[in-house]
Amino acid sequence: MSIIKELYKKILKIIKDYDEIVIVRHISPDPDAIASQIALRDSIKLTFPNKKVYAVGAGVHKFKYLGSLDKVNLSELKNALLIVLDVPNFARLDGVEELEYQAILKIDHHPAEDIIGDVDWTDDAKSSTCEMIANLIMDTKLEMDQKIAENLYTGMVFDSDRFLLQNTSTQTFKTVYDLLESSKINFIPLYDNLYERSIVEEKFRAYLVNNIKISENKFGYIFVDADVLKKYGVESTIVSNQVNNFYFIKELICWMFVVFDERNGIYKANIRSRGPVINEIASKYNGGGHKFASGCRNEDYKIMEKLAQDLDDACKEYIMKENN
Ligand SMILES: [Mn+2]
Repeated sequence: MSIIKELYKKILKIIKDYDEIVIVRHISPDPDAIASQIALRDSIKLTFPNKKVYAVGAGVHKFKYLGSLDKVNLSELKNALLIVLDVPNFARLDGVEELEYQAILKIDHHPAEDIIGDVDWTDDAKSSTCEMIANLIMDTKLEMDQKIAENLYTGMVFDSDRFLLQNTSTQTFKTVYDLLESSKINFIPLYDNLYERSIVEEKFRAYLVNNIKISENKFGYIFVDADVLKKYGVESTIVSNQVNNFYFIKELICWMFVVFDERNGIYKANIRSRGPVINEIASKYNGGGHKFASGCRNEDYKIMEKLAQDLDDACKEYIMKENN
């Protein structure tokens, strides 16, 4: 049996072994995190109607179209399987502090960190967790319906940035083909959910374009303080939504946006690169993520400045190597 088939078998077995299942993903979730979580929950419930399956974590209003999350008293569950999706470390799990789980099933496309699943499918070559869940459902007896297929497609499109990013592979396209072919979903209207935006957001994007500082090493940096957010009438989360809009700007190979999140009293950095690998640099500052898409949080702005300096140095090194 192939390695992947063996893994699917183990995944199905551990799901079958538990009647209570809690599915968790990372804090500050994106559509891949929430869509994979809701799709897997719905598929398990469809396949095994007697199981209690909960998708937990803080809801995000703008992703409501993906479906709703579950409110459940986790301290009452005594024999639960914890399924971890789209996150490699315990520190970024959203909303399972109260749960005493019996085992972990992990499915993720971030480089491995401290969470090791009893059954573990970690593949950082995959473009999204939704791609992995789509493979799992289509290649096993787990069931799919229209809504599940729509969610999986949405997550795949989002995390690969419309199949523009590095981890998009022929496998990704095969998965998309199989998913669309078998589910017959109408996928064009789904783009409204992902890409419709207000003119206020566009005006804020113009602010970022006008104020980003670009070094001679093609490193872009901008810090957005609470006053700017107020002036434009936007939430701090909008900054991370904008970071993908800066791909393919000729003068940038790496860029970092920092915003001060007043509610939590913390600075949040979002970093993208189409040059140097950045997750190892971010991890030196307690951040992390993918090779070319990372983030970091810190209470101290000075840490952000140091991180920016490190990234600028990495760009310099990258350009020197390219020119040799
Ligand atoms: Mn993801």
